[in-house]
Amino acid sequence: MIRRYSLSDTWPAVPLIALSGRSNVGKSSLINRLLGTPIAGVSRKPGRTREISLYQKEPTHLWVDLPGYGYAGTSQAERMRWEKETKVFLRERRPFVWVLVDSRIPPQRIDREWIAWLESLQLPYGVLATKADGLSQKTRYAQQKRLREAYPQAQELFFVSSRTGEGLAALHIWLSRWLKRKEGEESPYLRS
Ligand SMILES: Nc1nc2c(ncn2[C@@H]2O[C@H](COP(=O)(O)OP(=O)(O)O)[C@@H](O)[C@H]2O)c(=O)[nH]1
Ligand SMILES: [Mg+2]
Repeated sequence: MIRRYSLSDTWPAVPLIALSGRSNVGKSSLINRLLGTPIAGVSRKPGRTREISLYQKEPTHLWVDLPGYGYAGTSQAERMRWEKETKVFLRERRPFVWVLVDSRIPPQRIDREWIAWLESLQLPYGVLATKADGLSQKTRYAQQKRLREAYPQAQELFFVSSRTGEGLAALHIWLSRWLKRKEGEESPYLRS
């Protein structure tokens, strides 16, 4: 069973892994894939996810769905509200942040700006290049190089596809390693 929490709820004190990215990048589709159930709404119209949701499938961690940025149809007031909410959340809760970028297009300024902000908070982050099912081998290689150059401080870069399931295994391996490392970091003085 999947549990969903919103910001005003009390959720279990476990490590948080956030997913963020431009509206329409494929975030909801990936969350559904990770959770194994269509719990996050996938829409044809961008800009639908307006609030922060937390999802728990396993006892060890929570997935955090952050509002998508960069949707032109969002009002200024709405955008400022979510920016503030998101930034306060990240600053206070300090999750690992996956930044989803579209694997089929060049690095985008708005993603760079978002990442620069994560770096200013010294938050650990990685990049997930989405919709990789649409890439030829040649394009993939070129894009991998471009993304590596654009985001040199990303801890990880995985190509993923919610259509084919590509990259999900890599993500799960990363997760189990990250959770182990996290435990070690949280209680360094408890070990003799
Ligand atoms: N080709 C391809 N399309 C995808 C993939 N994931 C999502 N999409 C499409 O991209 C659009 C936006 O997806 P959604 O998950 O709602 O994006 P969000 O706005 O970031 O939550 C939808 O039309 C999806 O069908 C993928 O892995 N491959
Ligand atoms: Mg969405």
